[in-house]
This record gives sequence, structure tokens and C-alpha cells, in this order.
Amino acid sequence: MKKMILLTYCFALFVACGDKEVVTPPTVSEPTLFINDVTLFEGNDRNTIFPFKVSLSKTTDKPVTVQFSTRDNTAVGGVDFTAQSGTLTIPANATEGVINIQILGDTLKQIDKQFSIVLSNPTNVTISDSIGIGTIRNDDTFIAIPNDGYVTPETYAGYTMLWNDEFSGASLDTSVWTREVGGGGWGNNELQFYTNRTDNAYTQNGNLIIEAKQESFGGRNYTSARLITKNKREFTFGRVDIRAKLPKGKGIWPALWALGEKIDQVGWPNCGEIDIMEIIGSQPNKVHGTIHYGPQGATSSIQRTGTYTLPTGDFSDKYHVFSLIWSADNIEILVNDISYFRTTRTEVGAIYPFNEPFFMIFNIAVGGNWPGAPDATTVFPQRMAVDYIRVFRKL
Ligand SMILES: [Ca+2]
Ligand SMILES: [Ca+2]
Repeated sequence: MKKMILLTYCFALFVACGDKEVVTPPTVSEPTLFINDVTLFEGNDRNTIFPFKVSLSKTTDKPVTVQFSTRDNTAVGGVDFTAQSGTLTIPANATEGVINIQILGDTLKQIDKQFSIVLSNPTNVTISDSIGIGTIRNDDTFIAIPNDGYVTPETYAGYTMLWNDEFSGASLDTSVWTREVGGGGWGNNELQFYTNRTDNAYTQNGNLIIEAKQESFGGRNYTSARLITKNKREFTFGRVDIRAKLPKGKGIWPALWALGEKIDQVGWPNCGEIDIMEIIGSQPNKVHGTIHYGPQGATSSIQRTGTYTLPTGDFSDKYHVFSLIWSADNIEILVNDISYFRTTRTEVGAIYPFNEPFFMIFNIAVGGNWPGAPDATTVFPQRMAVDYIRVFRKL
């Protein structure tokens, strides 16, 4: 038995030695090549680059080339990063090269996602590690918005669509909307600075998102956005439906409203104002529909108003549809097709600016005379999501 084991051992040794003699090692002078992994935060735009370092074990007097291509994993090319393939060349006597992959950042909270770079077909080098893993780390808190809530039809008997924005584009449609820029309170002692930045107003998943943030900017402590359709989309009479999910919290003041286009000629309040939706965030279940008109001073108006309080929940829980039904000498404001404010020219009186063209304004104000300032209970950022605005004209 012992003899057998010894024989087997010798035989194995012989085979091993024989193998070693037969196999010619790969060109001993060739360096080996490996690729690093990259783990970085995603960023919120297209400015994040993942640099995959490709390194040689030693220098060589020949240029080294290797082909590479990206491979989807939980991160998908065209969605999370720009898919790429090509040839990397490391010049003679250099020891590394870099493959830069563009990350398609967004502001949506997602899991950390991975993709790979795969190396192949090397020349003048042997690959020792052919796969670099890219890990895109989440840097967002924004959660995709469930689409539940009230919905209105896309057509009405007796009406035709005059204009609409479903916010399904990759960015805000600037042929419809202008970002108004500035601070100063707009006569209400508001605390925000309205920026033209795409992180204060952007489209996402078929929604317009207006985002109010707590940050120092433009000499103020909050930023937000105020979008207007002035000189781009104006209308007189018809039906307006705006489907939106609203922000809340002390000091938060979202509004979906309209001003008379004559504001530059006659001033406010003479131009007229129709507030289809206003809430103050400390009472997030109570919507206000209001008209303002003149003549009054620069900071006050005559107003007529109605309110509607949701029986359960608040306007931040899910979508609601805020509507205006407007005809000559008549204004009616609704929420979820419930009419809660109606007025007529007879009630308003002789000075009646509401038979003229108006333009739309969407904004979130922070602070101001009506809501007061935010306090420790106010959570930032706050967002208003608008699924659509549809303006119908009567046939
Ligand atoms: Ca991000
Ligand atoms: Ca939409």
C-alpha cells in the first residue's frame, strides 16, 4: 500500500514537471493590465464622470491597446449612464489610461446601482482583471410621486383644447413658461428668492415640480420658482383644469393663479387677478379661490373669495384638480369638480377686468404676510407637483 502511494506521488510529480516543461509562459516581457472599480455619488445632472483607471503592472516600450464596453447591470445604459465602447490606448512607456463614463444624474431617490466596464482584445499586454464595476450611489431624497388622486377628462362636450402642458418633456417647455427671477417679496414680504435654476423648477415623470429650498441665495434664506405664461400662453374665458399635489408646512404658500395681461399698462390690482388655488401650508386641507381687482393701492385690492376644506386628508396626500370655469361676466372656481366659489360682474360692479386676456402663474412662496414665516416644524425642501394644465375654449 505504501509503495502504491509513493508510486502515485512520483507519477504525479513527473506529470507536473512534464507540464511545466511543455507550457511556454506568455511573452514574459508583456506587462499585465487591470481596471479599477469606481464608486461615486450620482449627481443631479450630466456632469458626473466615473473615471475607470486602467493600469499596467510595468512600463513597456510598445503602445498597449485594449477594447472596452459598458455592460448593464442594475444601472442601465441610456438611463443611468451613457453606454460606451471603444479602444483605450496606453502610449509606450506610460503605465495607465482612463476610461471616462458619463453618469446621467437625476434628483430621484433610487437604490445604489451598478454597471461594468468589460475589457477585451488586448495587444502587447495580458489582462489580469477585465471587469471594472461602477457603483452609482444615490444622493437624492425625492421619491417618485404615486399618481393617485382626482383626474379630469381630456375633453368636454362643447369645449375644445386651447392649450395644455402635460409636463411629459425632459425639461420645462420654455415656449410656454418663463422663470421669473428675483426676491423682494412681491409686495407680500415673502422670504424666498425665485431662481431660474433647474433644481427649483423641473419636469420629472410627467410632472412639473416646483421645489422650495432652505438655502442662502440672492440675499435670502429660501429659494423657489415662479413660472409665468405671460406673452406665451394667454386666454380669455373657457375652462382651466390643473392637476396638482401641493406642499405643506408653516410658511409654505403655493399658488396656481392668473393675472390680467394688462398689468404693465394699468398695474395691479386694476389688471385683475384670479387665484384658482392658494393654500397656506399650516392649513393644508383648506383651498382658497379668490379674485382681486381694483382700484386700490399698490399692496391692497378689493377681493372676493371662497374656501373649500377637504373632508379627510390634505392637499399634499394625493392629486387634486383645481379648475376655473370662466365666461363673460362669470367666474367659478372648483376643486375636484366641486364648485365652491362663484361670482358675477353684477356682484363685482362697474370696474370689471375679467373679460380680458389673462396669463398663468405657478409658484411656491415662502413666508409673507399671510402664511407667516416657516418655523422649526417646517420641513424643507417642499415640492408642488403639477401633472397637467389644460385650457379649454368654449366652442
Ligand atoms: Ca442625484
Ligand atoms: Ca403629466
